[in-house]
Amino acid sequence: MKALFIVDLQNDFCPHGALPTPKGDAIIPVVNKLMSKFDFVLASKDWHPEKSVHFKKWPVHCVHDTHGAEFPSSLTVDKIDTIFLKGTDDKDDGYSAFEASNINLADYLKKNKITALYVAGLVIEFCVKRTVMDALKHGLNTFVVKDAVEGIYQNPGDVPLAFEEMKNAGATIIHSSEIVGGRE
Ligand code: VGL
Ligand code: ZN
Repeated sequence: MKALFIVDLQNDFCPHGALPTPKGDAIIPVVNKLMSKFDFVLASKDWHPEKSVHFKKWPVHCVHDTHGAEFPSSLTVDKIDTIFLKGTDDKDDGYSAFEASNINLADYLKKNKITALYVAGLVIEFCVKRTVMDALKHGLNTFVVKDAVEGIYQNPGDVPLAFEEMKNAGATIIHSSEIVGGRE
């Protein structure tokens, strides 16, 4: 089985959010288009408590049950099968979706015979990269959809570096047109 995995595509990581990616909203139509091509559509949400050690490093963002933690209204949420909540511990960053606390992602993938993971979402330098690295460690055939991810560009060089790291670890970097076809 093949799954699309949407990492932290939440209001606070979009251009008007608390921890914005400059062009994060531009990936939404790409992600929407990809959804129908997969057996499963899975998503993670950064889902922090009001107080967390995480907020010593970052502006307050994605506090559970707030607007900033919601999916953008233009995302086709009814196609999402399961949502994995991460960063829920006040003593932990929880960057990787494999650290989700509500459902164990590795067990879920195994149970549903998902062997290929196509990763989209926000943000490249942190949660996308950590999730991809963990997917590879779990032996998944792991793809990064390059036009369906975006970074915060805090240190601009970290974006190409993250792509290099993911590639060197065994991920395949692809364009969405290789999945949906180029002439739709
Ligand atoms: C993220 C920084 C802090 C992410 C989450 O989703 O990549 N980055 N919290
Ligand atoms: Zn966070």
